[in-house]
Amino acid sequence: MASVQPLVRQLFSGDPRALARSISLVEEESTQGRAILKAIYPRTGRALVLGITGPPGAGKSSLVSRMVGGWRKRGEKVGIIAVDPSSAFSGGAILGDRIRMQEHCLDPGVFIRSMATRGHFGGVSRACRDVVDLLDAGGYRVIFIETVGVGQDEVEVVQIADLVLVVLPPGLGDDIQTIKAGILEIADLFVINKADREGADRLASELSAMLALSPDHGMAKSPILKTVATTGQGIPELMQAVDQGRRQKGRTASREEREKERSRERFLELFREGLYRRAREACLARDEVEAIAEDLATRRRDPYSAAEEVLGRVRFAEPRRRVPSNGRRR
Ligand SMILES: Nc1nc2c(ncn2[C@@H]2O[C@H](COP(=O)(O)OP(=O)(O)OP(=O)(O)O)[C@@H](O)[C@H]2O)c(=O)[nH]1
Ligand SMILES: [Mg+2]
Repeated sequence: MASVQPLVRQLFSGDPRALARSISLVEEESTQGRAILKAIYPRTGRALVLGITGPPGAGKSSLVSRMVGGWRKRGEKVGIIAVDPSSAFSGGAILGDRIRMQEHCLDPGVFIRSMATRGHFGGVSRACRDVVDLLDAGGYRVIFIETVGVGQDEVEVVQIADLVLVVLPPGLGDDIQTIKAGILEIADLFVINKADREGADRLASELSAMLALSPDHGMAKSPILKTVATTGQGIPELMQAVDQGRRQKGRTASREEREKERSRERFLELFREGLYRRAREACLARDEVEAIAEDLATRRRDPYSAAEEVLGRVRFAEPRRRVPSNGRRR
């Protein structure tokens, strides 16, 4: 295997082509991709990761585009990951995102990547986290993850972020209850976009009434801002609120706690995935799953016995002795 060192060096120096190549290697699940992720890890964890979610057409991309302009003025390189739930079926939405980012397309300090929700071994949130690390290592100090807030996958994805912005347009079927509760709970900031439309004030007051009713969640304190992404109205205030959110999170001990929790999850996820992959390769014959499925469907076997039988083939090495934390065996 060719050494990834030259590529990693180029990535560290901020070369966008090296970044694109690295992302492809990682997405292909190649050994080189893994080697890159290992090599860059010590240089990650520096970027501000902003999750942005909300219903389709709420104006997420338009807002991201505006905010990118703000960060660029401050001289920061910005990465954007557009997680696209529909791209498994059509490329249309990706194209739409690209078009709304057009003003930044030629800017070498802006890197845009679309990602499908399906087709990633280990899930889209893992794939997304890997791309965040690559951008981070490439010197992108602000990274946006845009997802359409529709399902569990998307909720998991935005939880990678340091700050989550939930974008809501007025006139959501005229009923705030249509907003999924899970989405509200992960919000650090609410943005009522399309404030030029009727109903923005009403949505804001309904939302704050609703938040006041759920004091156990952190979201009760989440600010509500109004913006018009098409004109830029409210964007300076939004940037300020993001800065403030960043400072607040940076100060608290909970940031370290959160980072540790995410690291633990990340490790366990990789462990689970590796275990499953190895066990499946070692213990299940080709087409065996099909045969088992057929047996279960026709009630010749039950799923519990089938799973137990296959698991019985897994051979673990001798259990490791517990090693005390000073590294010496007792
Ligand atoms: N009137 C008005 N239109 C807006 C505003 N913000 C965005 N739009 C328009 O709303 C449409 C959708 O905007 P996007 O930024 O693509 O919304 P999105 O949430 O990224 O959409 P998806 O990624 O497809 O879910 C576009 O036609 C925008 O021009 C706003 O503040 N006011
Ligand atoms: Mg969009």
